[in-house]
Amino acid sequence: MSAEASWPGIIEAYRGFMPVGERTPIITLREGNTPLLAAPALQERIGLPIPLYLKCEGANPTGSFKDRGMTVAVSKALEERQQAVMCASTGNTAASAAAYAARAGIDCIVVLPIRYIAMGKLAQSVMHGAKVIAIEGNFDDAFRIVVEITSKYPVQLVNSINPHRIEGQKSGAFEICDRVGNAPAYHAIPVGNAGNITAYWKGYREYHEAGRSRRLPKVLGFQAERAAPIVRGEPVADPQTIATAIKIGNPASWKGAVAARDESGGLIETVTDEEILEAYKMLASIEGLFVEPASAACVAGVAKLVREGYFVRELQAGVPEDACVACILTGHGLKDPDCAIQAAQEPVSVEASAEAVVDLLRLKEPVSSRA
Ligand code: AN7
Repeated sequence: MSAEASWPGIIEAYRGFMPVGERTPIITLREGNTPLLAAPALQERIGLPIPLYLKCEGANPTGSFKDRGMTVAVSKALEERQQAVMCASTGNTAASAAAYAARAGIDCIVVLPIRYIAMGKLAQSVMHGAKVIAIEGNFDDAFRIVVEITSKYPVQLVNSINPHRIEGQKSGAFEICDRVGNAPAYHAIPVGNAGNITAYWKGYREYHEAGRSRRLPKVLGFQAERAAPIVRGEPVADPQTIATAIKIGNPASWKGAVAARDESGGLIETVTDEEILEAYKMLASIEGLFVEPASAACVAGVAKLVREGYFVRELQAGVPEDACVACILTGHGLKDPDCAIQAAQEPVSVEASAEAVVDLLRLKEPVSSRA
């Protein structure tokens, strides 16, 4: 047994499903194996009639699900002797690419819509030594730029149109099936550039075909209301949402998302920023889970479906007895501290004395100690 933790990272854990060979150098930060938590209190609060499970992807090494795809994309880049990787990003892809490139000893270039990057994510890219290029534009502009550049110059694109990203990210589906003992009946997930919904659906299908699960889930995707191109059926020129991770108007994996929705008998719907913030606060205050706003979108979406009677209709149509909902909490709340400070009440400050604190709290001494 080596000094390192026994979980080997997603490539070694699911090697038979991964596009690696004996000579692929494995670049890993031991991503994956994230907690899948039962959330009965939140389930009750939103009135969901079947169990709710939360997959905590913020527990990955760089704090988001992107690490699952990046371990594969960067390992393959190294195998192919690439000297540099490049991506456009709303922040998390960049943070992950920067970290894995650092570990691989290759260069990383990230193109970011600078006015809409959460502080934690920018800090990560900078710390890992990426070349950070800020553009005056949105994610869709950044994406267009990196696709053009990587098609002409010897730099490996590591956005999710790189199929190795999808191969790695599908491991999230494997882990859920392994823990639950089957695929969940419902899989809820936020949708931005649509790589993750595409990856999960691929993972569920592959596991099912391999006989490792007995069903396929219905895939429930959620976009922010003013950044919902897939729901609207056309690109959104100027997407807006507080959930900057999914502030995307023209998703690269659009077709993959539509296939996941339609082949699974699921749906892709919108949630408002208000609904996202409510779910964001509930996750933190009821379940002890601080996630970023984009991650809360899937819980907001499940709560909205409950209000609309979706699950009651499903139950009437005959949902299997062991049905549950798995929500993918894609990134850690510390990524975007500004959003949290604005969403929560500012702390009240008092003079530095015990009396002042007791006064403020209106604490009363127990009767027995008064004598
Ligand atoms: C926390 O980092 O697109 O639908 O450039 O960071 O696979 O895009 C991030 C997306 C959900 C949406 N939750 O996933 C990027 C980027 C969080 C995210 C999504 C993202 P996709």
